[in-house]
Amino acid sequence: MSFPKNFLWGGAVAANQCEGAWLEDGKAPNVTDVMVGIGSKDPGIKWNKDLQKYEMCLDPKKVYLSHEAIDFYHRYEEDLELMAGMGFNCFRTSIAWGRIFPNGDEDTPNEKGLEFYDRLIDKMLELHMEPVITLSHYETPLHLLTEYGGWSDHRLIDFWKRYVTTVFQRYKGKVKYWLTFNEVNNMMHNPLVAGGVLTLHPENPDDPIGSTTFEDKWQAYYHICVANAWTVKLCHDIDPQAKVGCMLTSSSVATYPYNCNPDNVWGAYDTVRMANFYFGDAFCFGEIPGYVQRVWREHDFQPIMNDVELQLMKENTVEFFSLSYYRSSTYDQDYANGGDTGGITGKENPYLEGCSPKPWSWPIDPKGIRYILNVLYDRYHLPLFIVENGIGLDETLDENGHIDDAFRMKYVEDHLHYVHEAILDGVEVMGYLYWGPIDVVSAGTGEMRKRYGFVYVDRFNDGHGTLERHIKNSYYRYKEIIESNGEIL
Ligand code: BGP
Repeated sequence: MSFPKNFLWGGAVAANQCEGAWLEDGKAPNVTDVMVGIGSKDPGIKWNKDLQKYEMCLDPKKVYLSHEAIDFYHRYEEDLELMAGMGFNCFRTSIAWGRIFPNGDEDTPNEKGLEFYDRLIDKMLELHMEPVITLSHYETPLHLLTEYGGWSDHRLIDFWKRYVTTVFQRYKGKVKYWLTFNEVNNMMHNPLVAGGVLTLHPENPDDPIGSTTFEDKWQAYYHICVANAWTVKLCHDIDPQAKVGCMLTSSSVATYPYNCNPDNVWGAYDTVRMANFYFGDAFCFGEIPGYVQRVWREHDFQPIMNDVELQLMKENTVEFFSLSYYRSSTYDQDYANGGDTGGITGKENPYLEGCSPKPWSWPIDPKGIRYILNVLYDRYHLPLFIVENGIGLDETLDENGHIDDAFRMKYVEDHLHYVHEAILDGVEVMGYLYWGPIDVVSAGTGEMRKRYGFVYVDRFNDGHGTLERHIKNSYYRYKEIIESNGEIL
């Protein structure tokens, strides 16, 4: 099996999960800095009755691992060299918005923050790794949420424009691939983190996540769609060689009807639209889809929109579609479940071979990646970029300081096999970036214990650890795959 020439091979991380240095060099907190995992019920803010507003409130009993994370902020050179050692020709990370505009609403950027990304991006280029930069990976400055309610406020569009203009000007000619909002399609169930939206005067201030209103979420949706269009426009005006893509979690595209009951077939399809396409259609077609407008009508709600912005959306659609894929799920109208670890969603699929180990139990479905790549390509006819795929395992070093993670490599190889099938099907796939090529803090649970890396980091859930890096066995196998452009698979 051989992958296309110039295929982008590498890995992906996010600033908030690896950098640490959460208040260093002028940075202020972002939303993920105050939560222990985005699945947490405690959002790290509390209602101040006197002031009638939310304020940051950290729990002294909790360990906020992301504050130090794996200290990538100070160790990025060593880490990037390890990545280059696997032959990566591409590396994805995010710029933490709050390093550049700490509160999000300042007039001038924080030079120290820019200097860090100067060094980081230059190092990637020196190592011949194409930088792929996410502009916001769950990193809305906290101040924008507590002062403005986040993206439901139209002013966020101007703050965002200032931020992206600053980084486009600074990294012009250096960064070719920009991604807008990481997995923003999770915003309906995860409004604070994925959507960057918070209702400022909630009915129940003790539950800021649950109290974010329907109206605020959908107003924020519209503003994010406009901001996405501005990003495309500004990028082209400033650096015509660079390309802008959206980034949507696309595991949800593999929501299978549990059986051929037409209600389940429809329910599965509708789930896919309202979990994924509702943003994809807006970003790729430049239109608010009819099924979204139906939801608004049924709730007797109309967001404030204007024709100039709607036209801007139409004229500035994304040039590629980037995605994460981890697992599939099923839809059965008579069955509902949930789970803090994001484990099996829907009824267990009897045709799948297994799950990632407990407590996470994410179903493993390599054929699903072929399916979603085809569905997305048939719909959008845009190049697809897999910017996250991987498996989290609870691992410890053996007495010789090694980790045999053959299970991880089977996961990767099985998925790559079906990526290749999709390419044979005619799907244009730009590249494959493994999620978390070095252990980072888990986004969902805030743990170190859920490790994805080809490189192990000595750090634990209770916050202790030397932060030393150790190469796992998978490191060598991934290197061989890249070296052979997939031919050894
Ligand atoms: C995606 C996020 C990543 C990442 C990954 C794995 O949703 O974009 O930030 O962490 O999932 O999830 P987790 O860390 O919860 O295992």
